[in-house]
Amino acid sequence: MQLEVVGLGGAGCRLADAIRATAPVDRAFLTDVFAFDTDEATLQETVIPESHRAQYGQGTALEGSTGLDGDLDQGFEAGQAVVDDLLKVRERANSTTPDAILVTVGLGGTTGGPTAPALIAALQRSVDAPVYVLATLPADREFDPDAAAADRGPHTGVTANTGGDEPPRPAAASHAIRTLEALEGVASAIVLFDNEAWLRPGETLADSRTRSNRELATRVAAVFAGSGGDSAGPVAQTVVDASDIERILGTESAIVSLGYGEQTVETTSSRFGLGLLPTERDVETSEAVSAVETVVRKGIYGKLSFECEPETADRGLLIVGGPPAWLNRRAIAGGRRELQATVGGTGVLGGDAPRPDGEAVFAAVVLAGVETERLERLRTLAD
Ligand SMILES: Nc1nc2c(ncn2[C@@H]2O[C@H](COP(=O)(O)OP(=O)(O)OP(=O)(O)O)[C@@H](O)[C@H]2O)c(=O)[nH]1
Ligand SMILES: [Mg+2]
Repeated sequence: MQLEVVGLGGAGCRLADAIRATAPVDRAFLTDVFAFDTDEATLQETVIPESHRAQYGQGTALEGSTGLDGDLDQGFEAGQAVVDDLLKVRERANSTTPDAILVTVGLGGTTGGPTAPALIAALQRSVDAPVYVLATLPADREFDPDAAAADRGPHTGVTANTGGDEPPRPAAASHAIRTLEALEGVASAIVLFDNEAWLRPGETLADSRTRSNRELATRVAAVFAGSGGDSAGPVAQTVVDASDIERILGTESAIVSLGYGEQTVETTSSRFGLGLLPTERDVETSEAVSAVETVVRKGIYGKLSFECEPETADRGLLIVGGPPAWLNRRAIAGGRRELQATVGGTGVLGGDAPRPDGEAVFAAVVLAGVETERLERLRTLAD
C-alpha cells in the first residue's frame, strides 16, 4: 500500500525520518514524508527534503518546552490556528494520493501533541484516506521525580531529570492523556509506542531514541508495506492490501500495539555472479517452517510497541515476509491460526510479503482494540 507520513514536533519528525530511512526496498510503500516543527534544529537534523519540511507556530504557545506552562488548551487553540498553513505545505509538495496517512508524534511535549488533533481532523476532511496516529508515550522519569531518582541511584537529587539532554517535562503524563482524549473520535486508529518500556536500565532517553525509532520504523514499514514492497518482485500468495489494513485498524480510534519478530536467514546472493544462478539456495522445508514459527512467536508474544495483553485485542493482523523460498505456506497459515486463537474473535487476517533481496524472515503483528493498564497508570500519575 501507499502511505504518507507526517511528523509533528521533535519526536514526530525524528520518527518520520526514521521511517523514511528504512530499507530502500520498503521505501516503495511511501508516498510523501513531511516534517513539521516549531524548532528549526529538529527539521535540520532530518534528511527530509526542504520541500517537505516546515517550521511553524513561532511565537505561539506551541513553541518551546515551557511554552504552555501546563495549559494544554492554549496549545490546542494554537494548533487549530496553524492547520491551514500546514495543509498548504502538504498540498504544494504532495505527489500522489496515499491509501492512508500516518501522523507521527511524541505525546508529552508542547508542539506535536497539541497540533495533532486539529491537523488530523483537517486531514480527515480533506483527504479521502484514513488518518492514523503513531504516538509515543512519555517515560516515567520525564515527569515523575521518584522514577528519575530511582534510575540514577539513591544518592542523587530528587528533581525529575531525564539524565540526558532531554528537558524534564512535569506535565508530560497529563499532556499525553489529554491529547489521547482529544484524538478519540478524530484519528482512525492510535498506534502507541511506550518509551518507558523501551528504555534500558541506566540508559538516557536521548540514548534510547535512535534505537527505539529504528525499531518502531521497522515495524511500521513491515505493516504498512503490506504485501508490497518491490512492485517488480514476486507476488504474495496471500496479499495484504490497504483495505485489509484498514479493516484491522478500524475507524474508531482503536488503541493499537505492534509486535515484530525477525530471524536472519542464509541466502546466496547473485550480486557477485552474472545473475544466471538461482538467487537462493534450496531451503529445507523444516528449516523454513521453524524460521516462520520462531518469528511468529516473537511477533505475538515478544516485546510489543505498547505493552498489553494480546488476548484483549478485538482484531489482529499477521504479515510474514522474507525471501520467497523461506515463506512456507503451511507455517504461515499455522501462524495465523495461532494469532486467531490468541486474539479470539474472528477479526484476524494474515498474509505474506515476499522480499527477494531480504536477508531475514520477519513477522509483523498488529493488535487492534487492546486494553491496557499502562494508560490507567498514566491517568493516575497525571492527576
Ligand atoms: N521514541 C521517541 N520518543 C521521543 C523522541 N523525542 C522525544 N520523545 C518523546 O516525545 C515526547 C515529546 O517530545 P518532543 O516531540 O521533542 O516534543 P515537541 O512536540 O517537539 O514539543 P516541545 O515540548 O515544544 O519540544 C517526550 O516527552 C519524549 O517522551 C524520539 O526521538 N523518539
Ligand atoms: Mg520540540
